[in-house]
Amino acid sequence: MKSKKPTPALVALTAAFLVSISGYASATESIEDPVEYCAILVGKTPNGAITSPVLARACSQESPRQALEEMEAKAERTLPAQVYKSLDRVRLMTWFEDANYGGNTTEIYGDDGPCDTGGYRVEPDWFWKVNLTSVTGTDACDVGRFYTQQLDHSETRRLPTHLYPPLNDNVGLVRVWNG
Ligand SMILES: [Ca+2]
Repeated sequence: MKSKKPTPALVALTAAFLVSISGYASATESIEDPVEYCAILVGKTPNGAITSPVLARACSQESPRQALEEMEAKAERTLPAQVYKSLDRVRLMTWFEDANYGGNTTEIYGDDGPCDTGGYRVEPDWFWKVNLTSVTGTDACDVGRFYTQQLDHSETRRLPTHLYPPLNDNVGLVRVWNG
């Protein structure tokens, strides 16, 4: 059987394929740090404690919904059955890495009922202490008080809000409540 010479159409197709491959490679190289969506569940603040304990945490590079579902699954696996069944889960706020509610995000859920005038106190983890720049709330959780890492400066803001120096990328504690 004689070997066939590639037809012009095949050559064009192959060239197009190579172009698209190289285009794809350069596109992925430019995305060094894909956006990550996380969800954390915080519990009731114990008497005398400053912040609410983190009960479960999960992250996803797909969607906030997947992060939430994995957080729920983790809570179900790790929390005592009575505690898990009693959870009255409600979204408190969402943290964003960048201005204009962009970049990495973490949704914060509370298991101690909806945001009332007492609200919740949440300590950001190491990443958010040095990256938090904008915050959205909910209908119920509509006011936040933000403290610097040194806890020597704080500002109360209606949500959603942007953080400006000295609070931008420098947050040690967040309180949210219904105002
Ligand atoms: Ca930031």
